[in-house]
Amino acid sequence: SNHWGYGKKNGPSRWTKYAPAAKGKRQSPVNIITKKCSYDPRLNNSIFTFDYTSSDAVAVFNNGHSVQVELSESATSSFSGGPAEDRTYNLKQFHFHWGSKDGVGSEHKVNGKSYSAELHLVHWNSKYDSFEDALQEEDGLMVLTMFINIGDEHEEISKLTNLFENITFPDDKEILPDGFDFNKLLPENTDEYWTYKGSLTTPPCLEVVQFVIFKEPIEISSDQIEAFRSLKSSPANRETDDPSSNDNKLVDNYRPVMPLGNRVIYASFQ
Ligand code: BO1
Ligand code: ZN
Repeated sequence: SNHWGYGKKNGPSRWTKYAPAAKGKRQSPVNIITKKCSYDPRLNNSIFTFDYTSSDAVAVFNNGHSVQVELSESATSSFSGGPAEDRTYNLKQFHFHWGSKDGVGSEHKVNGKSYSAELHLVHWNSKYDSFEDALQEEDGLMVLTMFINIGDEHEEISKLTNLFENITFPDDKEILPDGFDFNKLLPENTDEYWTYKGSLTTPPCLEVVQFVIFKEPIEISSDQIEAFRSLKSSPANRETDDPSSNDNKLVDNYRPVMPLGNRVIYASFQ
C-alpha cells in the first residue's frame, strides 16, 4: 500500500486498488461552486477557539507523498467552535499539497479555480480514544484547509522550508527549532469558510473527514514554493512515460476533484 502516488501508473485513477473507499460517494477534494453553497447561520454564530501549543511541533518529514509536520506524543494542541461547536478536535499533523507551476497544486477548487498549494491541518475528534480509533468513524476527523497563493514570504513556513535541503528524499526527517506557532498558519479571517463531509484525499481515502476550507488564502514566496518543488518523491511514485521529464520531483501531489453528488457545502457567511 506504499506504492500509490501521483504518476501515470500509480496515480488517483488507480487508487481504488489500494483503497476501496475511493469508490464511495463522499470523496475529497471537490470544486466549491460558491453560488450553490448553503449559508448556515449557526456557523456564523460559532466562533473558532484555537488552543495551539508551540512546543507541540517536533519534526518535519518527507514521506514521499508530501512534507509533513509531526507533533510530539504529549501534544495537546486543539480547537473547538466553528463547525465543531462545543466539541474539541486534537491536532495530529499538518502537511501540504502543491504544484509544479504557479496556479496549480491545490486539491480543492473554488468555481473551477486552483491555487498554487494547499495546507491541511489534520485534527481528530477528542470523543474517541485515539487518532486511529477516530479514523474508523464518520465524524472522526476535521481537516482545516488553507489555500496558498504566491506572494509575500511566510515567516513561520520559512522555519520549515529552511530545513528542506536536509529532507530532500523520502523518509528524511529534521527536528524543528523550538517555538513553531501553528496559529500563524491560519489566515487573518477565520470567520469565513466553507465546510462539507468528505474523505482523506489519499489512500486509504476513508470517508471520515469534515473539511473546513478558509476563504482567505495565505501566502508564501516564490523562493518558498521552489523549496517545496525541490523535494523528491520515491522513484516508484513517479513512473511516467518519460521518467526524465520529472526527475522524481515531489510536485503535483494533489488529487483531482471528485463528484459532489448530493452533498451540500455549507458557508459560514452570506
Ligand atoms: S488529507 O488531509 O485528507 N490529505 C489526509 C490524507 C491521509 C491521511 C491523513 C490526512 N492519512 C492518515 C493515515 C494514517 C496516519 C495519519 C497521520 O494520516 O491513514 O495511517 O497515521 O499522519
Ligand atoms: Zn492533505
